[in-house]
Amino acid sequence: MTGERLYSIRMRASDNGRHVSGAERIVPHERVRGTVDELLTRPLAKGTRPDRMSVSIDEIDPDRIHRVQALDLVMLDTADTASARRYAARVLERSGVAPQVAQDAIALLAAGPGPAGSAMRGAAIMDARTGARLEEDRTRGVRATRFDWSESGLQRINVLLGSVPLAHFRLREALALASKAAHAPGIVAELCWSDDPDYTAGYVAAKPIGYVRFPRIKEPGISTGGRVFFVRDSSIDLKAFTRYLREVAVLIDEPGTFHGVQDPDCFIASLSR
Ligand code: WAQ
Ligand code: MG
Repeated sequence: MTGERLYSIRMRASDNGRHVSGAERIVPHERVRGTVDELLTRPLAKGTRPDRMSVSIDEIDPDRIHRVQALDLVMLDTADTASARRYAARVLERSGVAPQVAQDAIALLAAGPGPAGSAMRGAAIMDARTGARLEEDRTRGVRATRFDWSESGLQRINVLLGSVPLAHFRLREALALASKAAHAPGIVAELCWSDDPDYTAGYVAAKPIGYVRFPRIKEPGISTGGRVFFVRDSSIDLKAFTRYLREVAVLIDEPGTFHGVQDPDCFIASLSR
């Protein structure tokens, strides 16, 4: 891989200052043009009309790219949204998040974590023991950037996800983001569900447990959602944590194990052993 010129491409679209969509890619020189085109189809195809779209392209020093394996993936089939959230809380607890903090985070996403119940552009950071909000900018949160599947990683994850009808680009992208974030210094877990009213899936992720997906953690038609990164406690180096999320280039070059759909009680029980 040495010598290959790689570029980080970041796309963001907004309307009247409100975030509409964003995406991250890391691609070789010859794929920069095609990728920019591909990324712009999203804000241009949406029902909304963004009044601002920006694309940044930066070459990445190949010697400074971190290569990590994706988190293992499991899907928990729950009866309804309420039970999905209860199981999500239990997975968070198993990851080291205090029970009350897990509840608070779920309530935060349900209410809309931004000002007046709006969505945030990035993620909240919470102390896993006390629930204290630690992100510098409560309106915008912290955005993870500079991550993607490597070309071979992408092929392999597509094959894996292609075996079940869920190779949705959102899952692939969220799995890449969560796999980068799981390696952040001081993180213990992540909770996420989409703010897109049409998308009801969400997940809890943590390095030792993997990416635990809930197909319906939100009712359709609801546009509150968001992301929370839980950190060990308030004594972690927050600057190093956000620097890693924003600046360190990470390529996911290998899928984790795909455990398929599991019964939530069996899965939770397997975690305590
Ligand atoms: N870094 C940090 N936070 C982000 C980022 C980022 N790069 N991108 C989005 N967020 C935050 C922001 O608060 C959004 O409101 C929230 O996450 C949700 O973003 O099928 O589509 O892009 O397994 O709507 C998860 C389930 C879907 C995928 C996640 O998120 C699956 C999704 P969205
Ligand atoms: Mg969204």
